[in-house]
Amino acid sequence: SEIRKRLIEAFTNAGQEYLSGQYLAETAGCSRTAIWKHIEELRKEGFLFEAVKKKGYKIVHAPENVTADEISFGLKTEFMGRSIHYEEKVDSTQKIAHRLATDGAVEGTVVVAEEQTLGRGRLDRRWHSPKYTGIWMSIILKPNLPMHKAPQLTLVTAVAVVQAIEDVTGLLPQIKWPNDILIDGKKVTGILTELQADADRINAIIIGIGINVNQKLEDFPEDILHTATSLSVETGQVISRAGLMQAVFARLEKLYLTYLKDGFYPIKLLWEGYALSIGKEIIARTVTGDIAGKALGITEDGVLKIQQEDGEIRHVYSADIIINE
Ligand code: BTX
Repeated sequence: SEIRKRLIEAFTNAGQEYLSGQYLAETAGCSRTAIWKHIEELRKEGFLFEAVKKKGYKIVHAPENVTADEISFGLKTEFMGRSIHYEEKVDSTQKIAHRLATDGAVEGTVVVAEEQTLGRGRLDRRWHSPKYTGIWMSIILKPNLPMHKAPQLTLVTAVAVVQAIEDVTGLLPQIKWPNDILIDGKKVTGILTELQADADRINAIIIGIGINVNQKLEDFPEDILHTATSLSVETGQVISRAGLMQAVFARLEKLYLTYLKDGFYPIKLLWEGYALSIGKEIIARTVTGDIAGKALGITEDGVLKIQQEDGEIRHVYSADIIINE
């Protein structure tokens, strides 16, 4: 609700300070009784309050789920993640985001779920999205861009996620073109960018992000046991998913605005700094066959350049990359 939103925002801005019932009622635009009811609701969700006579309330602990309230508490963005659509269990957050985008959702709207039963990757592959342990979310963007630029947003997002992971955990992930984020060669994040367009204009871009956060090694299914990892496996700690989402939103908002203002070039430089495959011998497995050679870098458009053994330079728009170490 709108009142709940204003309440959470007030507590976010207050930091360590106590807020009086009177102040909260004025800020949220409702009665003190209503405030008291909302605080009770938040308590049921798992928020812990400290209440001090004559001073008021402060939040001393936020629960470990990713509901709209938990994500909003502490969020410091203008529009990214400001509108949250939360579900306990869905087939795929992408599907819901597509529907919301068609129905006029504002830019920066996020669909997030605790669990996905049919999480999807590229080319109809599955994305393993078990309950409570990861971030499974879809972000709706509505940039005024020609369609062929949409893939660049995958790279913008990849940089934002790498920076956010670094901010929160201190780990230094790398990007494997176009959409994998790896730690020590193991996949910790996948990004899936989907388009809604008519004619050559973009209606909305739905950016699906799956981040393995608190899985233990034994939580991974057999087929990805040796290729996947989680932030918890890498750090030995439990990581706040809501906190990491806030970091992703902050980084993404900043990079996205830079991208819209100054174009892809500044993003390209950052991206190349995190890229794993550049300068290496790789095989690009495309739907029309393999292309082998040295990865030279990406073009101004975010397209991968590979130099074959015969010297010819090929442009690859979409592929799975195998790196020959
Ligand atoms: P991708 O096609 O590059 O990667 C999919 C492949 O990655 C799978 O075939 C499998 O081998 C491996 N894999 C599956 N699950 C995991 C996992 N949890 N961790 C590591 N490796 C895995 C990548 O596609 C894009 C994934 C986007 C997922 C998000 S989650 C929120 C949103 N909703 C949705 O349905 N998809 C996106």
